[in-house]
Amino acid sequence: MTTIESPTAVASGNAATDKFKGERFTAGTSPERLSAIATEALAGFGALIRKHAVTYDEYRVLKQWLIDVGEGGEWPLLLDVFVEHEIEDVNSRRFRGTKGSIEGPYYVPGAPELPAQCALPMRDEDRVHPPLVLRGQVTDLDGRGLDGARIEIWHADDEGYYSQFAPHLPQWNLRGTVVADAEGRYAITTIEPAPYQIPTDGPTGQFIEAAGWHPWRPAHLHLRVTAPGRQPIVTQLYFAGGDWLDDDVATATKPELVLDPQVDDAGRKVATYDFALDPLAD
Ligand code: MBD
Ligand code: FE
Repeated sequence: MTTIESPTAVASGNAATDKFKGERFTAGTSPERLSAIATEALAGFGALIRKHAVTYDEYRVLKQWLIDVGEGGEWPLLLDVFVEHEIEDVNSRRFRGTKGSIEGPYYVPGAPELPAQCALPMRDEDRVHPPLVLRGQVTDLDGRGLDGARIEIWHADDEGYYSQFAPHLPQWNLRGTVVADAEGRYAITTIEPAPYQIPTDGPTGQFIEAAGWHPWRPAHLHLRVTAPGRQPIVTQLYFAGGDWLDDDVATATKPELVLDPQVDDAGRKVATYDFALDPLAD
């Protein structure tokens, strides 16, 4: 992994790119399918170039910008923000359990295991933000608790940094693999996340600003939930009434994924969420 010296877009972009490149993927796409998709993609570009009479200057700027996206390591960021939600939607249509959402560029597998009732590792300076308890149960589609469930959770700190993508954070800060109990129950204490601004100092941010868009995502928790014999889900949870909930730059919110935490007797915010996992396809 690239050594990250400062929490900049190019640093987190390069870390995300290195992490992704660590694996080589294959898709088994037939030549006919590849040809059909590529033909339509090129025809789509052709149509919009003609419709908007795109100029040579614009074409050159596009080329330059695409090179910058690669050199800044921002392909994972750019694609996950603007494209992944369509991929997720198409590929989750057949499932009936809890809705998925995009993974984004900052998932890291192998976070240390934590017991069913746990607190995520955090720094003292993270603790000044209000504690949040996320609790619930991992079940099958009939609401029966599942043995052997695991909840991987990761989220940004209040400054919008994810551990392993910013140099000043401990390796597993605000990350964990929570081992649910034999009924699939869990209770995770963390801090309430803040709205998240995608990096603005790289080519993705430049483009967003040039287009007059905004770089914000609503406050969110990322989760990957698994259980033996069940379809794993990657999803996100959001907060009722939060900023950007209806205007996520990544188009990744769903009404079923919004928490409404309540204050308990100890003054903590507590949200309950049950995850229903589909059976593995045979
Ligand atoms: C994120 O934290 C995120 O969740 C997505 C989808 C893209 C960039 C940063
Ligand atoms: Fe995120």
